[in-house]
Amino acid sequence: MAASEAPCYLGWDFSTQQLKVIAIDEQLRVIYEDNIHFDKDLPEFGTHCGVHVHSDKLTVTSPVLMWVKALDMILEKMKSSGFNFSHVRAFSGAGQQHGSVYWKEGASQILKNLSPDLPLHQLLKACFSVSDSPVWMDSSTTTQCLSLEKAVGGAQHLANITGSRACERFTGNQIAKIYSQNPEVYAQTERISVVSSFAASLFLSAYAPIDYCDGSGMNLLQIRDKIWSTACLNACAPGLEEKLGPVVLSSSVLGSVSPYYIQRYGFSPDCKVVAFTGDNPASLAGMKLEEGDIAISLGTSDTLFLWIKEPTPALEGHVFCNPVDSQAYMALLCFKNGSLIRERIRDDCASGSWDEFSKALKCTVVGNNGNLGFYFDVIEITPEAVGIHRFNRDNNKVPDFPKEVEIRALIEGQFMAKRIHAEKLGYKIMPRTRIVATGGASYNKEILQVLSDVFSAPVYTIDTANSACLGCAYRAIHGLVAETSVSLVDVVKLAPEPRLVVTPTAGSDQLYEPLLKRYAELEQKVLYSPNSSILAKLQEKEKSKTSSRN
Ligand code: XUL
Repeated sequence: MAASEAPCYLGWDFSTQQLKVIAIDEQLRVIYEDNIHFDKDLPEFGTHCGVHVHSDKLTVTSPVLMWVKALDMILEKMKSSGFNFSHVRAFSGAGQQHGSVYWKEGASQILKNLSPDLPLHQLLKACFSVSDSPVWMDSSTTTQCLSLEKAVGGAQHLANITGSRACERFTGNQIAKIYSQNPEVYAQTERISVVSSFAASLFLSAYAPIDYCDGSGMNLLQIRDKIWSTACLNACAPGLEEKLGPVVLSSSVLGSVSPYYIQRYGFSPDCKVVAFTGDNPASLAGMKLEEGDIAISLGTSDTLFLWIKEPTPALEGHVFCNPVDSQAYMALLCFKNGSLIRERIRDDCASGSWDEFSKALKCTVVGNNGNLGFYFDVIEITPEAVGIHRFNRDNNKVPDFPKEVEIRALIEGQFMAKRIHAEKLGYKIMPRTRIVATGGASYNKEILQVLSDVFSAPVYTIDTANSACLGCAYRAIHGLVAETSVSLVDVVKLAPEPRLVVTPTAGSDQLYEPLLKRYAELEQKVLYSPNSSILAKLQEKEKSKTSSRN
């Protein structure tokens, strides 16, 4: 068989700002990559960075038809570039975690009868009872979080069941908000998907189940037993189990691609759809992590995740089911102010140029002469704080820094926060610790040097920054053989090992030791409230409502 006729596998990623796809061959080599950028390629939806931020600044949504239209566009783009869909043996995909899609009564019938002559966004126009889907950047469900924690006996108890205390972006709380504010809309909804299972549903032309890993980001799944928690479902909305459908193992083959894609794009009728999952679990699958490694994804959100054997959920961070080993788990910390604030500071302090940004990191000293900063343009998740806070070496708050100092303070601060919070979760940096970085900013060596210095550990990267897509292409291959007890670890043996990019600068560990301590202490000063942040935020919201009424 000629190389162009060899079987291939696809990995999709419905992320916050783009829809991305990667194709790999049987040797796991990347043979095709493409993307649709929501703001740039679909300006008619009026998103900024893929989302709509509402006037309360807490509600954040994305138009569901934008995601559908992006799929039409990327498939057309692939077709016109000569991509041969008939060679795709299987595919899987990822979605930004926690976001939810509300399918209107009758949508399953429409899905079943799609005419291949029309694009999906025209066919599915009337399928959604909520046109703007809540996404992971939303933090408007404080009331629902408090009542969920109360209903199940407290925050730690909820974390023990579902892997996380109540989080505003988690799907259960978003559903509870829709039910309480708009019961008719909830009643008209026949199925609720997360972004990943929604995307799989498009390809199956039927509702796809939610996989265990992405299900762990909902505050609804019992992560140990891998079943919905009746107590959590009941606390969120009535009749929810039926609207959510079943949960499945992440390596499950859900079925074959639907006739729509066979007729319109030339997919093979045998092409299998393997369960879609969340972007972070998918990245874990794409990064060939070993025990003891720390993965850091530097994207719209920055995340830090680890492979763990035993779940020990705490009030901070999350425990999800593991996409590679169904007996294992993954611990995750999410930082909302990731690439968007890096881009903003690049624009303000480096004339919009990454080269200038990198130069500033090179010409400033490790430890930034004791200047520290907290940069949260939007309400941060870890820690719960907002605003820009700069401190000089004497711990005095200052209004600004010179441009180069600002750039280093941002990057050092982002990585110090990651190390401090990973250590709070019980993670220890050991001599054999490797940091595996992915996401857009992992292309920038100077940023990775700071990461290496702050963690005092070598930093590795993989060949593509699109680890979620790649992980899904690997998962697609695995799906075909999972039932024969071949593991994903076996499947990815052929994949290239992560590559060493930087090692710590000599002496940086001694320099950062006191700085990390100071950073952790200063962080307490910038929090909403050191202890009960959700409650404090709610009180603050109430206060601002009252003052705007007066
Ligand atoms: C993880 C999280 C984000 C989204 C978007 O909990 O909220 O990382 O998955 O990428």
